[in-house]
Parts: sequence; C-alpha cells; structure tokens
Amino acid sequence: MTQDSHEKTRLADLEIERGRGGEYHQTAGGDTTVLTTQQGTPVSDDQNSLKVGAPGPTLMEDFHFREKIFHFDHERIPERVVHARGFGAHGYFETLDTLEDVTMADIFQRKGEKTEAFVRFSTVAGNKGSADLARDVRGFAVKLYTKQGNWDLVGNNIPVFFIQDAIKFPDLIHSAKQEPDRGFPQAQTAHDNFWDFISLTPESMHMVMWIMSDRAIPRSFRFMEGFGVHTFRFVNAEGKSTFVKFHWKPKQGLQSVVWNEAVKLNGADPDFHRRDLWDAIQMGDFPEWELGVQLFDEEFAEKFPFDVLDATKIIPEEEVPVRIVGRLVLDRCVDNFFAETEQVAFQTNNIVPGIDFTNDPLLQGRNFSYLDTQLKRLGSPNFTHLPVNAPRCPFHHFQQDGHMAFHNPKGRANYEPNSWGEGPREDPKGGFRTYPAREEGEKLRMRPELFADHYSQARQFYASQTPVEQGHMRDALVFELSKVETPAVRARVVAHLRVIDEGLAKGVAEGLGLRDMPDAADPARPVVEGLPPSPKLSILRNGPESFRGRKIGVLITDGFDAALLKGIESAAKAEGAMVELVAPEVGGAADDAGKVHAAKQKLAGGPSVLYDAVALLVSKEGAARLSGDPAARDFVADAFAHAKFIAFAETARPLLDQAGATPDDGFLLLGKPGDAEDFVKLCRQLRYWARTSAAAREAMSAK
Ligand code: HDD
Repeated sequence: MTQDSHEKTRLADLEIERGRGGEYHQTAGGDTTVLTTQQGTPVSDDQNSLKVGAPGPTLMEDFHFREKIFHFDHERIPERVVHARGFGAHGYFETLDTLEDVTMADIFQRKGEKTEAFVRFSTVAGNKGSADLARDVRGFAVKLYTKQGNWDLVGNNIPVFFIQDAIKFPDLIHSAKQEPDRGFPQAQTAHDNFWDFISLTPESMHMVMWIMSDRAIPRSFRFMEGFGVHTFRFVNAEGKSTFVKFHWKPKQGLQSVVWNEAVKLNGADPDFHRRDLWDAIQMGDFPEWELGVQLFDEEFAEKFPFDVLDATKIIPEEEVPVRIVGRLVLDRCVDNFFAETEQVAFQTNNIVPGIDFTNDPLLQGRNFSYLDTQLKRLGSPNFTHLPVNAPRCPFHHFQQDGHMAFHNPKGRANYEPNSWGEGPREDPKGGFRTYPAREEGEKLRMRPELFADHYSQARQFYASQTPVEQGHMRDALVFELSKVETPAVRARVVAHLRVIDEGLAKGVAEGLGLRDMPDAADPARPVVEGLPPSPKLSILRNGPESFRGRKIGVLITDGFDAALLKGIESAAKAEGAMVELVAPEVGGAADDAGKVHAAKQKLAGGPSVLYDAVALLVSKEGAARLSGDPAARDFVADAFAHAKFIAFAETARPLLDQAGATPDDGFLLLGKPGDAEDFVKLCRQLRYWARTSAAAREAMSAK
C-alpha cells in the first residue's frame, strides 16, 4: 500500500518491457506513484520473485515476496457469525422534529441539524458470498455519530424476532444455517433443522408469518422498512422515562419481488441488492427513510394485551401512531468495502444520554454479544480506532495499549483521579445515567406470563394481508416445507398454522399433499380473539405513489422505433425512473434512423427479472430474428408471469405470442411516443396482480 506521505516520484508512463530470458517488467512512470514495500522501500520488480538463475529456486532472501504473500495470507478476518453478507453506505440523519420533552438525546434537540450516519444492510443466514435474494430477514443497522457519542440502532426489516430470550439465539442460528454434518444448504431456511427448531418453538410463530411473507424478499434495500424491534426508553432532562419503538419508513414506499423472481435473480445477479444501492447513490438518487417513533407510557404498557418487552410482539401503528422525527439519507458509497462495510462494528450497547434499555431479555443478551463478537472479528479491543467506528465527537478515556493501538495518550497520568491535574474526569450531571428503574424479585429462569401468547399477533399479521400476499405466504410455506424431508416436522408446522388460520393451514396441507390433517397445536395461553387487522402490516397497501427509483428494461433490436424509445425515456425521466436497454448483443442496436444505441445488457444475460417493468421495442425484423430464441421468450414470459406491466410496439407482438403472453390490462400498446406517459402511470401500481390469481382479480374488481 502506498502512503500519501511518500514523496511521489514522477517517471515515464506505465510501460511493459519484456526483457531477455522472458523476465516481465512493469514500470511506473508519469504521475504514477512508485510501489514500495510496507516499510517504504521502493520495489524494482513486482512480476518476478528472486531466483538463482532463471529457472532456479526462489530465495528466502526475497523480502518483498515474503511480505507480499504473508500479508495476502492474512487478508481475511472471521466473517460475522450472522449477517455475514452485507452492504453499507454513508449518509446523514436530519432531525425534523425535536423531542426535548421526552428525551435529552442530543440528536433530537435541534430541528434541521444533521448528524453523520453509516448504515449496513444484510441477510442473516447466508455466508459472505451468498446471494442477495435469499428468503431471509434483512439487517438494517444504523450508526449515528452524535455529538454525545455513537448511537447504534441495530435493527431488522421485520419488527419482531423469532425468540424472546437471548439464550436461545445460538440454537436458532445453528438451526437456520447450514446443517453441521453436510455444510449445506447455504442461505436457506428450507431444510429440516430450521423447521424442526421452529416447530418446537411456538414463540417463533409470529416471526414465521413475517419471513414467509414478501418482506423476506425485498426488491431493494431502498424499498423496505427498518425497525429497532425492542422497546427502548427515552429519558428526559427531568429523568422521566417514556417507552419508544423505532421505525424507518422508506420514502419511496414498500416493494418486494415474487419468489420465482427471487430464485431467478439469485442466478442472474447475486449482487442485485448491492448493485441497486450502489447505482442509486452513484446516480444521485439518494435512498431515504423517515425515522418514526411510537411513544407510550407505563399505563399503556399495563393495559396492552401483550408484554411490550416481548420482542415477538408489535404495537400496531393504528394503536400507537408513528410520529416522524427525522430522515436518513444515504448519499455516499464506501471508498473501501473492507475498511468500512466489513469492519464496521455495530453494538446494541452503544447508546447515548437520553436513550436507555429496557428489561427485554433479548436486548439484554444482545448487549453482551455485540461487544464480544467485535473482539473476535476485529482482533483487538482497539476496534473503535478504526475510522468507521470512531466517534466524531471528542472522546477522552484512559483505556490504553492492546493490539494496534494508534491513538496513544501523551503525559504521565493514565488513571483517574490523579494528582497531576491531567486527563478527563467524569461528568455527574451531563454523563450517561442509567434510568433508575425499580427492580426486585427472586432469581429465576422464567419469562413473564404474557410472553406465553404465541399465536395472537401471528393471526393478526396474516389477517392484515391482501389476498395476493396471503397466497404468497401459503406458497412460501409449501415451498419451504416441501424441502423438509421429515414428514412429522411438516405436520407439526401445519399443527401450529391451524391455530393461526385454518384456511392457511388447509392450503399448506393441500400444497404438501398432507393426507391426514394433524390436530391443532395446544396454545400455552388462549389466543386473543378479535384483534383488528392492521393495514400498515401489508406491503401492497403501503406501496409507492410513484414509479420513482424503479427501472424499465427496454428490449431493442436493429431497426427499432427511435421515437418510441425517446417517449419512454422522457416519461421515465419525468417520473424519476430509470431506463436500461437490452439487446441481442451488448454492443446495442441501430434505430430506424441508423443510430446505434449501446445496450446495458445482452438479452441472454439480462433477463426481465432485473426490471420493474419492461417495454418491447423490437422491430419487425427483430421479432423474426428472435423467433424461437429462448432468452427472448423467457424475457417476456417471466415479465408476464411476475405480473409486470409490459409496453410493446405493434411490431413486437410475435414475441408476446411465442411467450404465451396474452395482453390484458397490464399491457400497453405503444402507438405513439406520448403513450409512454400512460405506461409509466400504470407502472405506479408496480404489478398487475389480477393476472396472477382469481383471488387477486376478485380483490381488484372489488376496489
Ligand atoms: Fe444480532 C449482528 C440485528 C438478535 C448477536 N444483528 C446483527 C446485525 C443486525 C442484527 C442488523 C448486523 C450488524 C452489522 O451489519 O454489522 N440481531 C438483530 C436484531 C435482533 C438480533 C434486530 C433481534 C431483535 N443478535 C440477536 C441476538 C444475539 C445477536 C439475540 C445474541 C444473543 N447479532 C449478533 C452478533 C452479530 C449480530 C453475533 C454478528 C456480527 C455482529 O454482531 O457484529 O453479535
């Protein structure tokens, strides 16, 4: 690695020389910086190791070779035991509403103030190299570099969790990850161990409803919600405590893909979510979320039918509205994936004055785990010295030494109090003070009584979904349980489903070919009847108002109608949507005036799953050329099957015929350039669900 402090040597432009005996040299020149060893010694040859004679043995003496290989051998650090695959970006949080009445947290004191932020999104079960579209929870971890220290909100895109007590976390994760004897399946919960554990752990039923919903296959990190999950405390200057739940709401609405699309996306572009975030930020279309808080007091907590400290429960937004207090904008990609995204260390125990924990036993356990894991991953208690983890506010303490300590205090005093008048002292008034909650009781391994309710909110979640979403949940359960090889485990899951919704249980049993319906599971506490559906829990009821930030894939072939493409491009631009060209060759296609338009994707490598909607602008000759082409047929057939809106030029009709895609109200014939505006308007609905099922047609006609 070169250091800025090194004097740059100006030499001739980079050139490659092939010397006698085949030695191979690449030399620095012009503005190029000279390559050095880690010790700063200039390197003369980075292509050949030092040998005795041309074919001779390599010499131990070659310090440059040894240092280079030594460093390479140690490049990897342990991947995260969960959430290994992630993608991060920088941005800022802007306070939109002050919360001084309920919290003294500095970040909520001044309207309009911006605070630096770093966010890492992730999947949970898969290894670092797994694919983005796994059916999984997405991590939504936010580090806010506030003026009073780093506040980490280490959340997920689902507001509840599988388990209630952190002591079960290793069991949950072991069951979800690869089975230990065979080392597979990768990034999937569709296997025996997971469903065995789940079926023996009824507290997971609410979360199971969420992960079987389309929340677990988001279209983009940009279009998903985030949740702090636990109930936290806000504490104000008078020491008064208010309970709080945190919500991140995507500015561009919610959107997910369908399962068949997810499966294909994992092959077509395993980095689909990373690329999407990277591209959006690079293009200046900065992803944005609003931060909302649900605030409630002890009195509400007492009368709420569930325990607010139970992480398997939500408080419906209809019951305690979400008050928007800020916004989060991601406006800068990382410069170096390893230094920032890989080495960022989130910790639930990173809180600031004005925010405090509650007795949620999952949160309490997490507070140990996150600090502990960073030492393993990052190898030194000095991981806070890494720029991505360091506070932006001044910090002073007496923690010293250790591996890689590079902020080393000067002076004599390394303890306090001291007589030398040196170093920082604690601040009894402004420093962090734990909320003095009154606690008493016997030491027990027990959970509060209300934690025994395992099904009521699972039922409420299912009842809050549209028929389309309910169908997806049924299909997801059938898919997952079909991969379970032990019939008794499948039956046990269906037994739980019977308590949640008989219709769902029946549908899953049918899908599995389960001949004998198992008895319904026996709930530890009676299910709370009559919980009203919560429309906020549905993705389809909370979609975007515009097609902004979405992508249209336009299939072109030589001789296509340039005016129609222009129409699509200007309608998309006006909406804030993107257009990407797909052609039989990546070199692109010539329009009807002979102008060549470069393609972003070659048709055979750019399937329609990459797009939110498609337009077929193939010419008459192009349609003839693509007749019988499997990639062209799949492009259209998949867009059709995935309920996407499809625009087409009349000349492209043969492509529809060969894909068996009979035009319905989700199609738009582009007669003239202006028609593209109507197409983009249609696209705001994202999908033409009526195409997919009778239930969806019924629901749409009832609207
Ligand atoms: Fe966790 C990582 C979210 C329960 C132990 N967790 C991790 C990350 C997220 C979450 C987003 C990735 C952070 C990053 O991007 O670096 N975890 C959650 C949520 C939970 C939860 C929302 C429940 C409400 N986690 C949980 C429990 C434990 C852990 C109960 C242990 C008792 N989680 C970890 C960990 C990880 C982690 C082992 C792995 C890497 C890391 O922390 O930094 O400590």
